[in-house]
Amino acid sequence: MQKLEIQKLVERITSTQSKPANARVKAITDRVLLDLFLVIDEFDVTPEEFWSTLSYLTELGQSNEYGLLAAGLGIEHYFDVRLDAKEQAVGIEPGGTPRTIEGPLYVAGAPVSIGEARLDTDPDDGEILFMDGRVTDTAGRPIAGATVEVWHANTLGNYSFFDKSQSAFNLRRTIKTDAEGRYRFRSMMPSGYGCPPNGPTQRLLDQLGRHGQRPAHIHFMVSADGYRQLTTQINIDGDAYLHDDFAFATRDGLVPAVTHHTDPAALKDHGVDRPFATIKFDFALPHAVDGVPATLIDRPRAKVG
Ligand code: MBD
Ligand code: FE
Repeated sequence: MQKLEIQKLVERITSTQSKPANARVKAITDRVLLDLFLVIDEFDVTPEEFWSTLSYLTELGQSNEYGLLAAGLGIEHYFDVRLDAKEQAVGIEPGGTPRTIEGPLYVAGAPVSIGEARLDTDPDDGEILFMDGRVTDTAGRPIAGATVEVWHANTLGNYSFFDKSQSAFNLRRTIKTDAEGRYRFRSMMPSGYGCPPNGPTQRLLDQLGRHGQRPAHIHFMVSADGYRQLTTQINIDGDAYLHDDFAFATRDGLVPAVTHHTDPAALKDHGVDRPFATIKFDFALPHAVDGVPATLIDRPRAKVG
């Protein structure tokens, strides 16, 4: 078809209006519709392809995988890049820890403690992990009473709440920094995540010739009064998918060194009976400023308690 004909048809559809519209919703819907008509034309999309796509989207929702696909198509990462650009444009204080995507597996309401926590409630025979560091401003001054929310997968790459075989809030905690701005926790070294192999996200990735794997990582949301909230992750160095993350979340500055300890004295010192790993990582937060989009995204999240 002629492009002009398509435009006229879409125009007839989008000009149908008998009552006040939400101008933004209408403008975006109208544009998406035009782009969709043009795509159908350019690729000569068949009705069979179109209806099977609708079934696909239904299944995507029924499987609660919209968030997973948004990560896998790099859309969530795109919003990070956009926020970075907006911050740069207004000249926000440099030196903050890089942000990276929240992902679809956060759960609000994790147990809160001060200074330190043990994250693993369920038994797991993986490598014991101790992680610690400080929350500071961009000049390295400690922030006491900052909130560090941490969540990660178990050694099978599964997250509590979504994996009903784990107990509530396994590998999820909220730690308030102590008077020196410090946090520390004991946990288990996570494994990388893989999309549910038979789920709709992985099926589309297969069609695109892509894997659905993430390197092992630990998620954080860090906040303190007067500072910009930070959503980020650290990746576990050495993971085969470190720079091949299906969600595009690995960024410079988010791959701290992992130290493995086998020395009996170190084991004794840490109160453990087998080799363990340690990671040190500080989070630096810029001061809050007016007129810049918020960092903490308002989005539907799972909540317990
Ligand atoms: C994850 O653990 C994750 O962090 C993202 C972004 C997507 C899927 C699983
Ligand atoms: Fe994750």
